[in-house]
Amino acid sequence: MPDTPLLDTVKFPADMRGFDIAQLKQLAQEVRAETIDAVSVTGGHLGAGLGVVELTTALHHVFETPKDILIWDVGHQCYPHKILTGRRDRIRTLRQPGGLSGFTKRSESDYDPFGAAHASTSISAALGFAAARDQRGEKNKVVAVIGDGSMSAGMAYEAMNNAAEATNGQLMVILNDNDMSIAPPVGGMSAYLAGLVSGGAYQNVRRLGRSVAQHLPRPFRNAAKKAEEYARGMVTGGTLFEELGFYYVGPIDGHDMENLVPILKKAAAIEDRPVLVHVVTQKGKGYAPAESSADKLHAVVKFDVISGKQDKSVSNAPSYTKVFGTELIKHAKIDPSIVAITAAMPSGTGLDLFGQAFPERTYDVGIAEQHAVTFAAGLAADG
Ligand SMILES: Cc1ncc(C[n+]2csc(CCOP(=O)(O)OP(=O)(O)O)c2C)c(N)n1
Repeated sequence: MPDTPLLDTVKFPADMRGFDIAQLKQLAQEVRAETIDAVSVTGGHLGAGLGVVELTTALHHVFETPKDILIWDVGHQCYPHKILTGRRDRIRTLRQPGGLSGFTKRSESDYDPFGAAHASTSISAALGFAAARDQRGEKNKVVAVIGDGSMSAGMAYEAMNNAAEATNGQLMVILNDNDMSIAPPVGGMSAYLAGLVSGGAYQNVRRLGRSVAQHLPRPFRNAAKKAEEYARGMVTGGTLFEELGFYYVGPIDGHDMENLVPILKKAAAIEDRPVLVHVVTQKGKGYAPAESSADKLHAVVKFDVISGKQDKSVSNAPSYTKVFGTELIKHAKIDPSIVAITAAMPSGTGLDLFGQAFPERTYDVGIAEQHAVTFAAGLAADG
């Protein structure tokens, strides 16, 4: 078991609201060690959780969960969140019979306001919570955390398109951009985000706002808000998110607590329009075997913490996915009209094999099943 002197004093987020930045940094490290140790026993989703350890710690410090609503997209990255929200004593029961769920679950905790497992639902759900809050005349904050992979689904855009009309109060979307889905991300949106990151290079919005203000004419110099707007405009230009009515902040380094906490606080104070905070993180962060593996240890079975070696039992039976993939290849060799479509799941469907054999006849459409089906229908309609 890892040494966790500070984490041992935190059962619920209220216990860490008074922490300073140094303590939050240490707490995050201890949560990371605890996550690795727990998953080494239970197996489960590892890489995504490790990437959001600092973000999880910062969010529960800045927001008054569970009164403030925190919704994790998919929910596969929520193990650090469970450790900090009263479930640490059961964290080594993750995904075991009678144990904790591997995803967020309403019946499990007040800190899980919305259940998930399917991707790309978080912005719609958060908007629902925001509208319900407005209807009741309350003031609690609502935050959705969504990955760049999950941002490839139409529903995320349907929700953003509706946001400014469905609420006139606070709504924060955190785009957790680790430039990974399960496989490398695909599509125009992924390229767009990469452009924002390389153009903006981890800006500290406050520092940037200040330095730009020094170069502005005097009437602007005192108007901090104007200066910051100007700074943001210079960094990113008009973004797609701005066009959709969101105030865009970022891109910021999601592992740098010193930036993360003040920027989240500042962004949380925006109450008159939805805000999108673009946070750059590294999937598998802080655990060398995860950082260096091709899929950043997205999902694992039991493993040895020191070596990272997984306890994979060797089976002589072929997997369903392998049978499917090889059989499809066999048919495709005879029938040139066969193509394959996957929704961000090449290895999970056996179509990674098909993609190696027929790269030109394989389509990864992103996490976009609805599109995949109608795209297939279009292909079929034309033979
Ligand atoms: C509708 C749907 N399709 C596919 C999946 C399988 N799936 C689970 S996590 C994931 C990748 C998510 O990527 P991202 O949102 O970037 O999160 P990350 O794991 O990188 O943190 C996929 C494709 C799913 N959960 N839901």
